[in-house]
Amino acid sequence: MHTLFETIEKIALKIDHAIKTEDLGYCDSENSSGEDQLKLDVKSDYLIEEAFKSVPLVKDLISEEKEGVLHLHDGGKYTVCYDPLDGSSLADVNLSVGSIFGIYEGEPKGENLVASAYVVYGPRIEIVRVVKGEKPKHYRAQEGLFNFICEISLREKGKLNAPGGTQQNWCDYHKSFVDDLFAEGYRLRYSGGMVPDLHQILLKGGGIFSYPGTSDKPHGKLRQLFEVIPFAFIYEQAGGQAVDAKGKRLMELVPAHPHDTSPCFFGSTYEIERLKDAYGVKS
Ligand code: AHM
Ligand code: MG
Repeated sequence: MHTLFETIEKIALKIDHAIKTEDLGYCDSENSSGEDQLKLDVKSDYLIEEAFKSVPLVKDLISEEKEGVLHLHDGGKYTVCYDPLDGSSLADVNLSVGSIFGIYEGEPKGENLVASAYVVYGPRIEIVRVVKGEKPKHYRAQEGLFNFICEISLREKGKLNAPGGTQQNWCDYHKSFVDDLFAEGYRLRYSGGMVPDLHQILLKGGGIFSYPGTSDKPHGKLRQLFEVIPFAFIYEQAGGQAVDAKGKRLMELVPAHPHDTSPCFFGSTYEIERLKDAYGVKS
């Protein structure tokens, strides 16, 4: 696992350089989810593929920017599922973006995730990574080296509310849930990039990030293998919870297709229990 995390550090430095120096415009292509691809999406995907090509432990790659599975090494043990540059449409307004990695052993599904990591490209480059049974670890880059900052633990209850999706298309009980949190004193913190938004909640001690099913996107927007499951793992290991609209753990998801999405809710225990009440799925 150390080799994989070291590779992610090298990738992070290269992608950060690309963000700071390359063209921020669009290509003429779409990805598998039908979204226009930015030149930076394609470049980040290329940098990640090139880096893992020289890591024999990696059997397959599954990317948000590729249609199917890319086979790398016959003797490999892990499938790395990744979103090369999440929130890339925010790069042209100079907001933070990120890369997300889920490392699976065996068939890629929630219960086979063994490690995950994400990179935040903000004023500094930061990485949070976790393996089974441990607290997530937070690193910050300084002169090309990643220094350990701290282990991450969520409090029982936080103060931040990051509600995703088009509000016009929320169902009534979701709208009431969000409104009730604000009425209780929660503060809005939502940039539109799941990596910095979830990172902020983790580092500020708690709160909730939601991306529900909506009338235009009943299965949500965020992709299970490289967005939802890797963050669910980090939130659970930090002492929080991560569930779908039925209150089921996101770590139990079994995608039928690499680009399947799911409604998703990540947070501290108090907020997720409130969500289950609001959705009528309290166990
Ligand atoms: P992307 O992978 O195409 O960048 O999309 C994922 C991003 C998330 O970072 C963010 O939470 C979400 O899309 C925001 O979506 P919306 O613009 O619909 O609110
Ligand atoms: Mg994404």
